[in-house]
Amino acid sequence: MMRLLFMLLSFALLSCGSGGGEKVTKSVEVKQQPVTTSAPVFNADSAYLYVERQVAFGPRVPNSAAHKACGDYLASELGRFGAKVYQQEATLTAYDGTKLEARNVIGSFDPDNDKRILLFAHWDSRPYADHDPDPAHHRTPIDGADDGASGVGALLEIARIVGQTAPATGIDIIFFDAEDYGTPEFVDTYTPDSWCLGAQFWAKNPHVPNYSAEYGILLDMVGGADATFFKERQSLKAAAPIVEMVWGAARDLGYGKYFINATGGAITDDHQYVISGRNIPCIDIINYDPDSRTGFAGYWHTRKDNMENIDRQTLKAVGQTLLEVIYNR
Ligand code: AHN
Ligand code: ZN
Repeated sequence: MMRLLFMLLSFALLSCGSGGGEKVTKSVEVKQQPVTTSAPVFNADSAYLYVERQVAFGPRVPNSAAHKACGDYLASELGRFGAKVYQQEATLTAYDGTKLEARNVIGSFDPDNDKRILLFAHWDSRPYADHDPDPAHHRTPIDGADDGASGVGALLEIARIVGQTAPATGIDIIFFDAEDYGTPEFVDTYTPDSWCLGAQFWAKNPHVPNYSAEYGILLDMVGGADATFFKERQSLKAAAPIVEMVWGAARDLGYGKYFINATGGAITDDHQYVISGRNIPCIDIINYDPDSRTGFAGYWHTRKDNMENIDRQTLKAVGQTLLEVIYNR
């Protein structure tokens, strides 16, 4: 939203020439360049600490003590920032029949506002490093610093800011559970819909009856150094104007090296179920590498998905872009 500012400046000019004493008042109208009100500043150090804090619990694999402790932490942080907090618990069935004690953690700001934006990320971490170069570690849980914690860390920083300075729109932040318990590479059984279990549950059982939002934005793997966010295909299909608006905001802020003006692959992710289940147009901001075998960074689903890959500059590019969208577009 552009605002033109017209400033009427009055100058009281006092002449000081000889034989003066005469007072002259001059009025000038100054038309400024069009300006956008600047969005609040996204603090990348703060976001980095939120990522680090999650990783410090250990892998957030459902049914583990680290998972429980981190879930409590996320709910407590959202509450501290002034959100109305919902904790949605469910027992979900994994690809191998394991019952997962899952919890979606939800924070609503300005809950009575009819105009809403939904921001989401998954907070669980993968139980398997099934893409690790060492097969002996394919069943080792991962830190998930990027895959999981980065999106949540960026959203916690946004929650802190939204709690301080209310935007015109209501904001819902959902941390989905059990996104990353999908069928591992080392089993050959095919289980449809084994990923994104928390989002699938929420889409059928929203925290508020008939919940809707103008649009949704998913953050997935938004902390890696030199990340590249391509326009993901399902996002373009369901929400092309939102993709263009977000990529445009990023470009205007100087983050075009992260937000690539090109189409990437179609990715099965939490946004898919929010689109299909709730009919909300959603986009996925996800680090995508068109030249890699998996489509993702080399450390994806390996033991190397740890804090060493987390770069404040990437968190800043994503977080500041989101604030621009929330406050100005
Ligand atoms: C699949 O691997 C099918 N989709 C990627 C979703 C994902 C996993 N995002 C993070 N981890
Ligand atoms: Zn993953």
